Formats: sequence, C-alpha cells, structure tokens
Amino acid sequence: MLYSVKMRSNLGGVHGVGGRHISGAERIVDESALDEEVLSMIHRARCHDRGSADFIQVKVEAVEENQISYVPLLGFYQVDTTTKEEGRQAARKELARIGVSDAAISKGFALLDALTDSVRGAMVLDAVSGERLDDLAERGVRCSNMDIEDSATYEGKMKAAGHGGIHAREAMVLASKVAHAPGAVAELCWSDDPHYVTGYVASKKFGYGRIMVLKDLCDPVGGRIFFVNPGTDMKAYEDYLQNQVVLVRMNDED
Ligand code: PML
Repeated sequence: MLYSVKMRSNLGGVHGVGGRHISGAERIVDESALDEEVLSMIHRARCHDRGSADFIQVKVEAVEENQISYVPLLGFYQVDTTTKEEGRQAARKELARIGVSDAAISKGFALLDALTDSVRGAMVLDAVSGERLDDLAERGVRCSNMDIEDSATYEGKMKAAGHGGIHAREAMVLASKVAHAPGAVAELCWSDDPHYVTGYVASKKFGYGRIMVLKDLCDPVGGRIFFVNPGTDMKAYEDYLQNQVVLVRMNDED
C-alpha cells in the first residue's frame, strides 16, 4: 500500500494560521518507509534555513493504485549563470524559446518581484496576453499529490549526475507534473530558501532548464508562475494540479 505524506509548517502564527511559512513537503511512499518519512519531515520543519517552525502539521493518507496517473520525468539541462541579472536574462530567453510572449514574461517577473513574502502556490498567467487567470491572490494555485515513482533509482542517478539534493528533486517532480497539465506551456520558479539561488524554467517542449543563479543570496522570497494556453479550462487545470495523484516515471535513458 502507498501512502501520501504531507507536511506544512509555520512560525509565529496561532494554530498554523498567520505567521511565516517555514516549509512544506510531500511524498508518496510505501508503507515500509512511512514512519521514517514522517520523522524526516518534522526534522525538516524544525531545522530549516527560514527558521524553526512552531506549528507543524503532518497528514498521512492511503493512496489506491486506481487513483494514480503516471507522467514522464522531464529531461534535464543546465544554464550556467553567476548573477541574478544573468539568470533573469537566461530565463527570459528560455521562456521566449518555449513560446511565451514578451508581455507574459514581463508580467511574470513583475509579479514575482512584487512579492514581499513567499507564496505556497503558483500564479497562473495566460502565456500570450499575460493576464492572471487564477483568482487566488497571494495564495496561488497549489500543486500537490505527486512524487517520483522509484525514489531509490532516481536519487542514485541524479546524485551521480551532480543533480542531487532535496530542492532539485522536489522541483523536478513538481515541474514534471505541471508540464503535463492540460493547457500547460511553461513554468518559471525560484526558491524561497534564502541560501538557494538556483531556479528553473520548465516545459514539456524542452524539459527542465535549471538556471544556476536566478536570485540574490539571502533573499527569502521565492515563487512560481505557471504559463498556460489561452482558453485553458481553469477548473480542470486547477483540479489536475491540486487533486490528481501523479507519480513521475523515469525513462530508461534518464
Ligand atoms: C523550491 O525550493 O521551491 C524551488 C527549488 C528550485 C530548484 C532548482 C534546482 O535546483 O534545480
């Protein structure tokens, strides 16, 4: 039996409401790995670079095989940059290559730059007009219920290729789910971890493009923009992102 394990944690609020988001995580694991996973998530919330959480919520739910759909892991490529400015330029170039309009790219950067604290979800923009399509303000659309199908093989291969680490793993899983959503065009993301300056542009067209420096060191604000085709059915799109259980499958060549 598989289990979904989800954790969210805050600092300085009351019963998890308000305060500052510290960390969130989720996994879909075999029953044999469940206890260890729960402990590791609690540890993560208490020892995070954003602070030590004083509210931690862990939710465990069984997942039936017939609830799961499978998507392929996006191919990986890397864009070497050394400053935020270089990274932003590279990200713009990648988004344009995928087919996102200049207007939508500029809107995406403006929205992320205007954030004063991290958002847990993503802002969804029309990839042509740049219009914001979700009505979820700072909360954004959550992408949830996903993991890599075969964790051990994934971690072994990624570590050997120099792409290990929890940030990259979670980002590649999420980006693979998002890229296969109905109407998806591209994603832009950088982390809210103040010590993690790497971000990415991802798409089904070209894969997961890691951009080595995309924000300033010590900046605790990060976020995500999902660019979608004009006319995307937002209800179906949000339902897929939030509720569809997805396991990301590696190809033999990965
Ligand atoms: C996040 O922490 O939410 C985003 C992580 C971006 C990871 C980029 C990478 O290392 O490939």
